[in-house]
Amino acid sequence: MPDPTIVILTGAGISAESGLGTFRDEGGLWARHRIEDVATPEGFGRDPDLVHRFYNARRAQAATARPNAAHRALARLQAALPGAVHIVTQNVDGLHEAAGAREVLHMHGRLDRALCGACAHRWPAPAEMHRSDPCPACGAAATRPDVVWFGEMPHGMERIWGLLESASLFVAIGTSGEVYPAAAFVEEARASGADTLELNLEPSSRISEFARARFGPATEVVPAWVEELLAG
Ligand code: BJW
Repeated sequence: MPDPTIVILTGAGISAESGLGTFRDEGGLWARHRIEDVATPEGFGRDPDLVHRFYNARRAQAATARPNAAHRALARLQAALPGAVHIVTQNVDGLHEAAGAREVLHMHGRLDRALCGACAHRWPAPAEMHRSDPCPACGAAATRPDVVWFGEMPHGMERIWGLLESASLFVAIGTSGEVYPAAAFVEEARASGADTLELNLEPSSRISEFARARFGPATEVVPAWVEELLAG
C-alpha cells in the first residue's frame, strides 16, 4: 500500500471552542463588521486605522486563547504518522502550533506577523500595530497585518495543490466552504482519487462533495476521529 498523505483543512470552527469567533455563524465577525471595510485591500486603503483596530483586537484575543482538544488531537496525529499529515489552515491564530503541530500552512496569513505594503518585508507583529509604524527594512509607513484579504492571493497555493494531488485522504474541519480557493479543495482531492471527510458542527455548503461526514463540536468529533484512525 502506498504511504498515506492526509491533508487536513481547518477553518474558524476548530478554534471556536478556544473562544475565538467564527466569521459567518450567528453573531460571528461578519455580523458585526463589514467585510468590505476590514477584509479587503480597498478597505485598508480607505481607513487603515479602522482595520488596524480590528486586527489589534483580534491579535489580543488570540494571544490569550489556548489550543483545544481538536488542535491537540491533530498534533498527536501528525506526530504519530511522521511526514504523512499536512495541516493547511485558513485561521490566522497560532493554535495549531501552540498544540504542537509542525509546518502548518497558513494560507490566509497570521495575526502575529506584520507585512510592509511597500517592500513586502515580513516581521513579527507587535501586540499593537499602527499605520505610522515604519517598516524595519525600508522605513516606509505602510505596515499592515500579514493576512490575506479578499482579492489577494492566498499563501502557499502551489504547495497546497501539489499536496491535494497526492492526497489519499482529505479532511475539512470547521469551515463553511464559502471562501475560495479553500472551498474547492475537496473537489481537487476527489479528482485525485482521495477519500474525503467533513467534520463540522453542521453541514457546510460543500457537504455534497464529501464522501463522509461527522457532525458535532470539533473538541468531540476530531479527537474521536483521530483515535479511530490511529487504532487502525
Ligand atoms: C464549528 C464549531 C465547532 C462553528 N466545531 N465546527 C465568485 C465566485 C468564486 C470565488 C470568488 C467570487 N468572487 C470572489 C471570489 C474569490 C474570493 C471568494 O471566495 N469570495 C467568496 C465570498 C465568494 N476569494 C478570494 O478573494 C481569495 N483569494 C483568491 O481567490 O485569490 C485568487 C485571485 C486573486 C486575485 C485575483 C484573481 C484571483 C482570498 C480569500 C481571503 C479570505 N480572507 C478571510 C480573512 C483572513 C484574515 C482574517 O482572519 O481576518 O479569511 S475572510 C474569512 O473567511 C477568513 C477565513 O479564513 C475564511 C473562511 O472562513 P471559515 O474558516 O470557513 O469560517 P466560517 O465562519 O465561514 O465558518 C465556520 C464553520 O465552523 C461553520 O461551518 C460552522 O458550522 C463551523 N463551526 N463552531 C466545529 N465548535
